[in-house]
Amino acid sequence: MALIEVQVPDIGDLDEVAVIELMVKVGDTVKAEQSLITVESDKASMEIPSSTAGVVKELRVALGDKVKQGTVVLVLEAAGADSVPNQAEAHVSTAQAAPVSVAPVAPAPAAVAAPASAESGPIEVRIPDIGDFKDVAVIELLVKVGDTVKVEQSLMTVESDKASMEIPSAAAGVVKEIKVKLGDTVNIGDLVVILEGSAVAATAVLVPNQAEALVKPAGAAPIFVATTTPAMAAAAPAATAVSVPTHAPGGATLGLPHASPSVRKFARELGVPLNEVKGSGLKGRITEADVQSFTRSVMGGAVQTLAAAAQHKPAAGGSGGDGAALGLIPWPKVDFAKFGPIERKEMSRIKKISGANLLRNAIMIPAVTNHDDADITDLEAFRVATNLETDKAVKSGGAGVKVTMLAFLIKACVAALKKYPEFNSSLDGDSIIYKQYFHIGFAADTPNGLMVPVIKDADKKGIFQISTEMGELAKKARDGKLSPAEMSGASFTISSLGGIGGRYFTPIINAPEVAILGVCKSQMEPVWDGKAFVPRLMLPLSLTWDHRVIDGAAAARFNVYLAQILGDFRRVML
Ligand code: CAO
Repeated sequence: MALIEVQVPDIGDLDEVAVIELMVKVGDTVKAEQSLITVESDKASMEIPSSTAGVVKELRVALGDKVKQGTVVLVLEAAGADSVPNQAEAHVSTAQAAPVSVAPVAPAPAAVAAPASAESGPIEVRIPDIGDFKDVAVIELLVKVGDTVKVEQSLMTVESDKASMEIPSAAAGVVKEIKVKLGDTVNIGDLVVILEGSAVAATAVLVPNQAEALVKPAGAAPIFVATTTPAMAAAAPAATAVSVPTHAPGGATLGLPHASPSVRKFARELGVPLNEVKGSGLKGRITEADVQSFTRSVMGGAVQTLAAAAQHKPAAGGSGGDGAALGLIPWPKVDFAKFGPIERKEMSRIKKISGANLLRNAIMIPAVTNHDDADITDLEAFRVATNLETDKAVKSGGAGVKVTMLAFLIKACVAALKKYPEFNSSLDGDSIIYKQYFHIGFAADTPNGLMVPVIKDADKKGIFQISTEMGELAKKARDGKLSPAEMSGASFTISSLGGIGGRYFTPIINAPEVAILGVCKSQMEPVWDGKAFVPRLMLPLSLTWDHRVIDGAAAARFNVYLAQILGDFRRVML
């Protein structure tokens, strides 16, 4: 079997591009034309395809590596290489020998048609030679009517399934008309923009078969990035050149989410707003798995797109509304910089979405919070003893799981919810839905923001199983890997700040639930036992409840009962 080195083909004037995605691994069988890696410059990203089919034997590049024409990407054992050695060799040697092709020597139709008058007047900007690409989609318009554009300034971004690129203006002028809209597909020579030109612009225009003019319109220096079509991988550079400016002084920036063309295409097909997807790849790059997981979260109702959040936002606005619709006085506008140095930062996507939800819940639910304390001295002693036993078992080679107070709290809450079913309900118009299942959500603090995974059927599970599941779910939450199913269906939520500190707080109900328990850090306190003050470990509880469904007396009873259970856990069995 012949081993074939697959090299980076002609990438035009780009000296070095960064490897931003590895799409295959050792052992993978790849087809001819299959994308192997994605590389990126500041204006274009492109996938490098395999020129031949085979099995990946060795990867020669890593994420973040800088590569250029001729860099060996990987070594393939060519499928059927024995039978077609010459063809395989041809690929290798051609790639090695291929010179960098800067100018698109193929006959180029007009990139920009000459205006009637060279002094001023309308200039038709057309799609330049984009190599072998056909029907590329316009995915971003970077200018609007009335904008003044400079030579080389990017006008729009187009994208195929293998490369995305910005279309620069070869002329300066004012945008009079934009002939394409988002989603349109374009081809070489298509009219995209009409500019009101200037004298400079007139010298920048191209006419058919003046490919050289495209290389240096008005003294500017676009470069021609060879694309990644199979033809190109087999070294047919002249036919596959794409015009991409090295930089666009004063021009629009790319502004696209960090993702490869195929991922962007995938997101478009699903209607996923890529700028709302958090990337897990190198330098936050968005992968196909990220798009899938975002889609699952939206479908499962765990997250909302910003558009949906804005649509459902209460009149007062998500986090930035001025409350005018509620008849409130305007939100104070202050020039903070007047008082000292400041830094402005956009809120994260999760904060924006959860902000809108919290605002709705805070405004719409007549919520009351009851505070109480539970004596967990004995329970804590039991928990510590249990964990010591587990430690011993683990040290002698056995298995075991560490339990925290939260697992006991979940179990205790289930008992209280069974006794006071209105806390395990939801409002539906004029009806109250009493749930006969006990799915308990717990707030988890993650680098991405607050997430609420759910322990399903907590009534049917023991403390060890709950602890195990909690550990797994909390880890998934921190890794951003919770599935929508794992975050939905809660009938009651616990928010524990016990590992951090504090005394009491007023948690906001997670609608459509009707109550939430907040828990803070337990501490030793002197408690009067009728004869003397004795040191007891007291756990602060804060129960917020929806007054439309629950009465104050029921809330007080719920807390008292919960504290009783935590005080003597045997009561769970009663
Ligand atoms: N009192 C005293 N100590 C407590 C305690 C309490 N109520 N609850 C937990 N602890 C201790 C644990 O025993 C553990 O101590 P050791 O390491 O010595 O054993 C330590 O605090 C850390 O516990 P933990 O936080 O890792 O575990 P947990 O089961 O209590 O909580 C989780 C898990 C995921 C809920 C928690 O890590 C978390 O994210 N909490 C924040 C939730 C939050 O942000 N709520 C606010 C929502 S409203 O904006």
